[in-house]
Amino acid sequence: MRTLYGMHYSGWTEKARWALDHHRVDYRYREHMPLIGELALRWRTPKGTHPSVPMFVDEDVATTTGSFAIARRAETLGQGSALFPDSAMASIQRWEALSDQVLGIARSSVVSRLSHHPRAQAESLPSFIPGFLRGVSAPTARLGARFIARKHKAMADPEAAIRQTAIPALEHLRAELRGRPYLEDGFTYADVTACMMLQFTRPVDDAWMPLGPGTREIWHHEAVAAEFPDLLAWRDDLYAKHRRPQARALSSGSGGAASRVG
Ligand SMILES: N[C@@H](CCC(=O)N[C@@H](CS)C(=O)NCC(=O)O)C(=O)O
Repeated sequence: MRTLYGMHYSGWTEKARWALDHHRVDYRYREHMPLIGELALRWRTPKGTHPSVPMFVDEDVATTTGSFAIARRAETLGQGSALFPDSAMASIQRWEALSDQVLGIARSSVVSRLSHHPRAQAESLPSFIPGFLRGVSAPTARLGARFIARKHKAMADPEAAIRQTAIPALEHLRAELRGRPYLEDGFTYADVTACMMLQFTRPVDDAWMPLGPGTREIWHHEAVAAEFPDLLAWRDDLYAKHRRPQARALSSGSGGAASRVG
């Protein structure tokens, strides 16, 4: 059985899932828990590769890590319209590079906000921890956040990076879209990867990405969201047209995470 390991609130995981679902690839989803799941993650990771999720494990076939590689693999495995048409490759690569940069900034911002947000900390714990223990288990969530910050070299001043890099990237997206529904002639991976840059400004609705209220708060940057209502409407429209809503409950095998940051 093909398995995708990921973190359901992470833009990188969402890009991989979107491509797999678009191509109607059959797979099961398993939630990765930072810190707690590190050993298992290293064990599954091919030698010489940085251990991270999303990771796509296909029996008897080399494991694929990284959202972009997984999305390309989905295109070879599944059906449906191409997300990587030759004519769009240059644009896809440009937006992918920018999206990766902005997602890194978003991770730094969310990790930093998580350490001051008890409700998001409680929500970020693994699902096997009962409700009455979540308050006292908050230090575990903070440990998870610190672990991610160290492992992925979080920025010391994410707000500065948002001003210097993320906002110009969104302005660039607005300029290139010019009010059109797609960056290229039709729906491609350029739209998927570019729209993920909006995830940290206001996450997409619960219908597509169910998040606890505290988690949703730390992923919401009102000052930036207020500057880009047109792009948020574009992103929501893409989801409405091209992404099947998720079941309210998280996919099988998913649970909490030592820290819901990504
Ligand atoms: N460029 C990679 C980035 C993946 C990435 O940074 N994943 C992080 C998200 S925070 C991760 O695996 N975190 C969990 C961990 O390291 O335990 C991609 O496109 O998939």
